Amino acid sequence: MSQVQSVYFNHDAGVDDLVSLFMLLQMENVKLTGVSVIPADGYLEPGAAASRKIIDRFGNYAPEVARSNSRGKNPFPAAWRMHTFYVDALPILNESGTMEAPLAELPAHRHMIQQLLQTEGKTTLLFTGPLTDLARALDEAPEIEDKIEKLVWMGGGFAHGNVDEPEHDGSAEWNVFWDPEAAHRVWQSNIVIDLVALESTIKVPLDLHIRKRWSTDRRYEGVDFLGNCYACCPPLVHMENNSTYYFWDVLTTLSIGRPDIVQKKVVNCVVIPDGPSQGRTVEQADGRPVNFVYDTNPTAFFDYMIELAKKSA
Ligand code: AGV
Ligand code: CA
Repeated sequence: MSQVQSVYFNHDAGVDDLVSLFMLLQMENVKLTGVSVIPADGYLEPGAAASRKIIDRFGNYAPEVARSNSRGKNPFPAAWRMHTFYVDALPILNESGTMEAPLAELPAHRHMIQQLLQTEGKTTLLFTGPLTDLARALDEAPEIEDKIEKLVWMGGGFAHGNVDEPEHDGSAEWNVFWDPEAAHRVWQSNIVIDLVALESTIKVPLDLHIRKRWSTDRRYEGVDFLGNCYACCPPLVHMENNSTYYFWDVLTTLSIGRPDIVQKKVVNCVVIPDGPSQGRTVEQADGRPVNFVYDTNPTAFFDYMIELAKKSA
């Protein structure tokens, strides 16, 4: 049994962000010191509510949930953001009719500063949305850098992007594009960064095979929950950017509990902060180093996801 790591989780209320929270609560080698929600690829109030309900239903301890007051530069499509409402409305999260997990009073970035400073030892930061709250925290309290074990982030892409918007060339990944300056700011820090980029997830798409596995095991409440969450994401196959889902955030999250499911190598890179390629991550010899996930073991990944979901039963 590996040692228990302190993890602070900042997410942006998408389906795979909320599933990631469910997964973290099942990991015996992780202790969540806080959760915060930023309204990027989702909405704030249902994002905080769904987080608290997931903690109530599936957690055996109750980290505080903080709400971000950060705003991005390039908004996500509203159709994607609606997913937060669907998850928050699932019957399994509303059976008790109450919300017990504590809501923090501080805004997300200050809550993260407080939790980092008051937690013994170093904390791993897990971000599955834009880096705005981390950039603001570093500006307000640069001393937190010493309390951060590393940042594990879903963001970027060196081979291609997934943004399909006017006035942009398509080369950026959405979590960078929402606030390119924030990513650029974090790149100037000395924090160790584990980067799960778009190409890191190509071996773990949301396909009919995994949906079938969830259906087969739906007698387990946690596995049924996975299937219901991802039912928000329609399995269309001819509109890559709009409908082909990968386990972007879940792979990022599971790489904390089980580092052996991913392979990493050092890549030097920069973030383009503005212009038509804003949010693009580019490999560059004199750029800052990140530990880029270049390969995964899909069988181990899918088995671990289902194993964690079954534990919650
Ligand atoms: O770019 C991937 C990020 C991940 O953090 N998000 C979804 C994951 O939570 C944005 C995104 C890209 N394509 C999407 C996204 C889509 N088709 N629907 C919803 N969100
Ligand atoms: Ca996300």
